[in-house]
Amino acid sequence: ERYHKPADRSPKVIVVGSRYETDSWFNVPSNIIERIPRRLHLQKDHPVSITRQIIESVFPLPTYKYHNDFNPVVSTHQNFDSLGFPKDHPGRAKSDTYYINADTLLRTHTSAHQADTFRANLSDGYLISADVYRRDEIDRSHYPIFHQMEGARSWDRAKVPDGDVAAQIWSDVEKLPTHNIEVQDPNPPFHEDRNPLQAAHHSPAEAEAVAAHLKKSLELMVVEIFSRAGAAARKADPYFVDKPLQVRWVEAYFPFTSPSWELEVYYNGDWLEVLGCGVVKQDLYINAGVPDQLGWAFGLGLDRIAMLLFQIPDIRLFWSQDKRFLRQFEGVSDDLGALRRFKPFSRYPGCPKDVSFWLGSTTSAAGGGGSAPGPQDFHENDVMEIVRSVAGDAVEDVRLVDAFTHPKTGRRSMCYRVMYRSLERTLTHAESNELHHRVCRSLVKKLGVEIR
Ligand code: FA5
Ligand code: MG
Repeated sequence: ERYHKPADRSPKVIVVGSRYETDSWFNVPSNIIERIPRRLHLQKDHPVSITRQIIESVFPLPTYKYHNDFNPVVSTHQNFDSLGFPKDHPGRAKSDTYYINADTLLRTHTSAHQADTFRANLSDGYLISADVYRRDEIDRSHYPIFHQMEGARSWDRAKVPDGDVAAQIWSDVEKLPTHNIEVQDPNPPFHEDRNPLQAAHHSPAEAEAVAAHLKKSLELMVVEIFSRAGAAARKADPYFVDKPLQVRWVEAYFPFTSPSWELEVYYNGDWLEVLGCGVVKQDLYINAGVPDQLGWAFGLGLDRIAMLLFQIPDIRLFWSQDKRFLRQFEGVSDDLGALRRFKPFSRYPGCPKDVSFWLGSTTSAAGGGGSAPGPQDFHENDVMEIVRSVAGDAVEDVRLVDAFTHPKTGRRSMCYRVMYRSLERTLTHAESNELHHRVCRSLVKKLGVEIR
């Protein structure tokens, strides 16, 4: 007598309170879904959030408006098409991106919100901070969830009194504070064929002015970060002497900026990529209904900068709920001057374990190795995902240590070394063994490989 609606059997997933239909593209493991609500960039006194605040201080209101609350679930249109990514761009592959369904995904970068933010046209500039998701390798500087900040600054020709937007931009450049750091290659040569000035839309003087404002703004941001890092180092060691900061610009390519650059900082004996940026392609403004605007955009990794700033040795620590980690940053959100370096707690012993397996033969996808995938269908990120799903944050690093093709059968063998190490306690041998057995079983079950 009670009426039941027929159950809706189409598969669904709930992501931060909203329900989405899934299809054969769905590839988001539950350990990722569970972490989406964490939003470390908004958690008071969290190093990622403190880093966001420091950068925001360099791009002040009201010129820049801050957006820190955009939904991580976006369309393929927002993440790729609106930015001019070609249909066959590798970033679109299932092996690199977490899909909810064929046209819905977890954003892989904050640029997914560029077009909408230009269209909303709420301010001259903006900063967008957000969690982003990529299927990637496992080591101490990579995690499938990290945080980016996107920034942009636009000028509207129609709003400049005599239409001389280049003069307006240069006068804004003059208003920026000065810095005295050493900039190598302030104007690196770039390839006019792949990275052209947008001559159909910008005069050379306009393009030059936009690039000058972009570079000076971002250099100032790096100066702010590294002077705070220096102050924190002097707190730990009063004899610490800052080496002069060295930065350089190198050519880069993005489908939505031209020309494009990366900013690198010389750090611990190496050049470290901090951000990507460029002159916004005019098509973005045109498609967003603001064709009179022109300007620049950048995107940076907050986690990477936070690791430098606080000297945090392992990216997994950001996800730790251990008081020994979180306590060290208490009070800093309200007083950035109180920033201190992270004092590592003792490193627990690690337990390396190897897993070797056969793929199918090179000559046929199904042949040779029974159901094992041929090398052409094998994606290393699938191994990473399986290890992560089984062992979670108890795994520090996964590395390919050997690979060869059998001369007779044509089958390919791979050997990965998994380093099991908890950040919070010593794993027993029994625990590491148990995790490793489950990893091996899962590789067989999910990838169809044959353990050697
Ligand atoms: C992008 O994501 C572009 N959207 C950046 C951009 C924005 C260019 C606006 C032009 C205009 P890329 O994939 O290189 O580019 O990432 C940008 C930054 O994110 C990198 O410089 C790095 O600091 C950080 N990053 C990238 N991958 C990772 C990762 N796996 N872990 C931590 N940080 C990362
Ligand atoms: Mg890059």
